[in-house]
Amino acid sequence: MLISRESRLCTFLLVILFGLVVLAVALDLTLGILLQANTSPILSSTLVSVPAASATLLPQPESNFVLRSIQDELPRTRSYEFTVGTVKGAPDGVERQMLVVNGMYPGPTIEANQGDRILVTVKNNLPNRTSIHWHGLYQNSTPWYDGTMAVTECGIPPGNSLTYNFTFGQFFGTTWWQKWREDLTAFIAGMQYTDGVTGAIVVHPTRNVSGIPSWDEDLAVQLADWYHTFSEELLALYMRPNIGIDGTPGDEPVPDSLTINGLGQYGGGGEYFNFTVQRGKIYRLRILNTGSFASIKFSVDGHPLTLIEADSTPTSPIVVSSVTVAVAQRYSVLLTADATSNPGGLYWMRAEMQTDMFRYQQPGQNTDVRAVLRYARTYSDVPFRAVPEKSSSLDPAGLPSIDGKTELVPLQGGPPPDATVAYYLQYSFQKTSAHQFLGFMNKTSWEPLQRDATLFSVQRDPSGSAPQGASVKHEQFIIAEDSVQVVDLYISSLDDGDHPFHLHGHAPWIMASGKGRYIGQSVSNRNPFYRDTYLIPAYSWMALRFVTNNPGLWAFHCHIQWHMAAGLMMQFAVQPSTLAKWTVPEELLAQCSAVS
Ligand SMILES: [Cu+2]
Repeated sequence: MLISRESRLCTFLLVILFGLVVLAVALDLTLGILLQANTSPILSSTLVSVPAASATLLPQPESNFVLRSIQDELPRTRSYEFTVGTVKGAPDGVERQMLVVNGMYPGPTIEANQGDRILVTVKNNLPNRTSIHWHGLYQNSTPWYDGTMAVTECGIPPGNSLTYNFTFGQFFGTTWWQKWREDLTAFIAGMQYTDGVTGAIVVHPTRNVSGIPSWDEDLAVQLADWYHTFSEELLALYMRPNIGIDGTPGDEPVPDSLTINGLGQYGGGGEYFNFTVQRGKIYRLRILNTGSFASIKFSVDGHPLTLIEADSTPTSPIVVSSVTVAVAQRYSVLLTADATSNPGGLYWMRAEMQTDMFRYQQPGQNTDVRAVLRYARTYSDVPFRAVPEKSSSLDPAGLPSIDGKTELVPLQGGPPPDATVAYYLQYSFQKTSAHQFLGFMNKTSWEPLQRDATLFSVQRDPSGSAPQGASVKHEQFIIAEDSVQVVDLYISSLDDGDHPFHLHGHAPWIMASGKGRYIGQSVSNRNPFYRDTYLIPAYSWMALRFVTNNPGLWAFHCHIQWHMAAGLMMQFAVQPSTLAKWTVPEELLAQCSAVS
């Protein structure tokens, strides 16, 4: 067959064209991948180090939750050794790598009396710098032991130790400790206790608080949302430019389950935390949300609960059916062991994860995790592993339910002093030029200082680093007050989510709150509640009042781990000139210049 010259030329051109198309597609793909690799943290996930673990999680002694009665002991020094390391564990039946203290999740409970001195030597066996923050404590005259890395210390280098040394002073009540870290591989930062480095702190008052009914025994109940994926991997997904974790930037990683005192259930596996009560006795349950994102509703089948404390502030007692605890908040309730409704004396303690903040479905998620309250003696023949046969009503009928938005009445209240100075804050999440969603307070998204702490920079240069009033330098938004002032903070949320905010070193009065922005609404001064963690609802404002009588550098931030990592944080420099005269322990300064 003869093929014309024209058609041969035509075939030749078609082959060339096809080749060019193939080459172009290949180039485009390659370029696409390369470009993506340059902009997407997830593709640099080799940077995300999940430390290898050889040890496994240790079983918890009941004594870590059922507290001893030490209240009548004389003031003394209590010493603790904390080793932060990596283990394999399966709190809800699903095994993963965890970061824990002393091989335990939750870590050791610190129980002490007001006036005691606490020495905690923290050994860092992790590959990154770390620190431990003691939530809610005032650290009066020891602000450098607050444990906020890049704010009050440079972090304990890998393999090194630091002894935190403080007294409880004015503080008593229920609180917790948690790991705080900055990420040195990227500009993202956070506390990252999400992988398991948390524990309870219980401080008994020197004198009994009048107006609170008496009780027989204390139980710490630590509630926490739980992820099956290591937090740094989740953080890298959350921060992915343009797509975030689920295609929508800013959508927070959704937990898989939750734990009660380190135990939960998932997909038919896991275990129940058990607590045995003596009929007729009264128990103080100290309920803590030591989780990262979700609020958790807690109740006990067949038992009304008498609320007596919120974030270490004694409350006028009220009988409630449940408490919904936002991240970092705590509530104490009294439970009388007098229920008779369930045969066998077994009752569910329920922890229900609140899902309203979740922006996508997490397959297999368990939002209903339980523990067992069992009556002793009368029912001693009930096997220890037995669980309640039937589910009685969740909430005792007709009783109120408490959540982060409930207005509470302090037991020892009264009008606070009049404000002498006011600051206006607003926060929102905004897309940056790098196509990430970051949290901004006024116009600043916090980035941690590297190998420095704002406390030290203010000490070096009290007026330059933190001039009077509000200033921004190196992504540090700092409000400085050099004398004792009564500060009003008017905070407007321009975001569609609820945010549990926390001010270190203080328990501000919650003067007022309302929907929308703050535009001069009136603020009453009668008997406001005061606490260290306050839930600011979506598109709302809140007025907080506090006195600048505690010199230090105090972080003010949202306690949701993902938001903290996205920069939703600022600081208060309280009395920088006074701070400049104080001597920071040498070992804290040495951390900053340490090689590792
Ligand atoms: Cu938040």
